[in-house]
Amino acid sequence: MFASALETQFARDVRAGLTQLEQKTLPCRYLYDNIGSALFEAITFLPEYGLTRADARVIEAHADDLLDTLASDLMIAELGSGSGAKTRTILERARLRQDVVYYPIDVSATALARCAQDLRSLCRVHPLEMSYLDGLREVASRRAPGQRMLVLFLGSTIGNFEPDAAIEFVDSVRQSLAPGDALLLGTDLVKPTARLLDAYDDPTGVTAAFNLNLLGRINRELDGDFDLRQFAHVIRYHEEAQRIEMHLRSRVYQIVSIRKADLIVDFAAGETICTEACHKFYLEQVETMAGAAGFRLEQQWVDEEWGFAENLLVCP
Ligand code: AVI
Repeated sequence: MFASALETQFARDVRAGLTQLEQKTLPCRYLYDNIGSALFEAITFLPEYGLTRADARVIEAHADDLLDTLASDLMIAELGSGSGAKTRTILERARLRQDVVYYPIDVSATALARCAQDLRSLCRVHPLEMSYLDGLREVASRRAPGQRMLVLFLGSTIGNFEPDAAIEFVDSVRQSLAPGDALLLGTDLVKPTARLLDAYDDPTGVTAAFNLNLLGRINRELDGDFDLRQFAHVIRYHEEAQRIEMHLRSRVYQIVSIRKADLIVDFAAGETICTEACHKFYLEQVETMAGAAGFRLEQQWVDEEWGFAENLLVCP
């Protein structure tokens, strides 16, 4: 038996998720170790996964409109360490107008270091290795008189929250903000099912590898003995819930031991572990979510080619 004080949060979460009776689950945040993050980056280049390119297109087309809407003395914080085209475009356009200070917030030191290296030629970068909400409070405490804050939450990561949790999270973000501050929220829109199934079950198998790596991570970090070949990547679309789910389906009856989570767990043949839910939105639903979280929806810029919206939420 492992002393609980020595047990990691990862071990506790894995044990809690894999001992659920109805549906075994694993929290999707654990998909992103170094291998998972590299695989996710590869996903963003897949022809079938248009989300990231759509996000970048909307920002490229509307970064100036966004900055026109906001006050000129801005501090820019990002939830997640953006290093790609999207954040770069916003910082490049912003620095033509003012001296920009950028605060990427992430729990991953590796991701932050990469982000700082990629973007420091554009502006002053102050990486904050913290949870999103702690990081935002820290940024708010550094605000100079008269400064406004723009928070970026791009890429439709909000879709990986359950709907109630998404409202709660956006509300918590607002609580760190002051009137006139803004949140730029990326949301992937509802689109034809076939397109979604292709995006999350690409023929190259990159998303399958991204999903299976979670079991690999449990083996590496928690001394598990998952046989990855005995699980299959499976996608389900729930039309009513507007949600794609990623699962790992056991190909056979099997027993798995995860020593550092003090767990022995069995899987029936065909039983699945749900590893991620990706919610898709209608534009009106984003407005409702913004209102429920105490924001005013100021603008929605849409990429029609893929079906993606950047939503500008302003703190009243
Ligand atoms: C990070 N997040 C917005 C991605 C999504 O589309 O929900 C994660 C992902 N999972 C499989 N492919 C991409």
